[in-house]
Amino acid sequence: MKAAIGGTLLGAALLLAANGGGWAEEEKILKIYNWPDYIAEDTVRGFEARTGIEVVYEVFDSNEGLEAKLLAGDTGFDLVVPSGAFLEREIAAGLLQPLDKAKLGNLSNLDPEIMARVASHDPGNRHAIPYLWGTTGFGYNTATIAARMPDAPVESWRMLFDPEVTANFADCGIVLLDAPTDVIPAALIYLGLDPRSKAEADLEAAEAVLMAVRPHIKYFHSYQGINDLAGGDVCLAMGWSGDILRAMGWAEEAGAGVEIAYTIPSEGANIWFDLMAIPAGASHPENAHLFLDYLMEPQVAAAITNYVYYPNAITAATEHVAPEIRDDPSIYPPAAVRAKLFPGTANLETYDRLLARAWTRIKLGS
Ligand code: N2P
Repeated sequence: MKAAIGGTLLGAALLLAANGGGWAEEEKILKIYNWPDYIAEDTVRGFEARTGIEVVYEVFDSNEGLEAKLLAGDTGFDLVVPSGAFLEREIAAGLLQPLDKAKLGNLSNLDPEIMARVASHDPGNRHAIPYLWGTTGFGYNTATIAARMPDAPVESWRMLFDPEVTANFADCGIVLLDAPTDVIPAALIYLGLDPRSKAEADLEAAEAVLMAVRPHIKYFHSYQGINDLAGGDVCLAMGWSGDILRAMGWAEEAGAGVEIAYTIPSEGANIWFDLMAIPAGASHPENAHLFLDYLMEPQVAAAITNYVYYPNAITAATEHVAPEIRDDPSIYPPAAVRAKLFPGTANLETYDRLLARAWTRIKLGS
């Protein structure tokens, strides 16, 4: 990028080398920035063993945080994993570079239906590879909830947004994701409004919903909730499908009698896609392409799904996914549920500012 801006002869030569000749001189390092608990234990090791490339791996816990880093300039990362609605804005802002598809021999392994869906965020699928996808719902401790409210509406967003319901669970602990682009659309759909609305009046209505339940919310966090749910320290946590499913597994392993269930609310829920992309100024784009191609191998993708309980986008991986995961409707929602899932849409800056302010007030509770 710098070479192109410099406009010198040397710059032009470097640019040519980068575009045409491959990155022959690239050092054997790859820096990945991903969500926590979002890859199998041996994925990175397998890549390192095969290529001799050393992977530096760090995690982030919100799209907003990742985007702020990208906007601030050189992140040092070669691969990042935004969700579709954020990817869309990051492409528009020039923060991500187009992929060199000639270097991705496994592209044809991608599910065409998913590619078509994510093309709404990345026209022509030029900048990103769909990685994993899931839904935003909530997990709950079945016994604790039943003991406090035998007729609890466990299939509905009322569990999180109706103060008459949440009042029953304030003492056992309710947690919301620290992710306004997950929480506000859920509050809108609870109200019967368009979850993708960017109208100021609708945002105000969602804020009012959250303020009404705010006294019953223990805290906002996108990762602590699943740990506390598994440990029996909270009883109800908004969360992402695979993360709640993993909490379910941890609870079982702990053997302390905690049983967790996951709900995709009957009113409808967000279906999101997280995609892998290369930041514009990445130092190791060649290695990033190698890693992307590796992720598109069916066995590699299946091992990730088997570990994190999120479906991938590789058609031929599904036969290698464990049957109990493949057949779990919480992970692979059946058609009737899928019909009620809505994808997110990118926010414009003006809405974003209103959302950020509303979110600060909601978290503060005033
Ligand atoms: C990984 C969950 C990431 C999902 N733990 C957020 N889109």
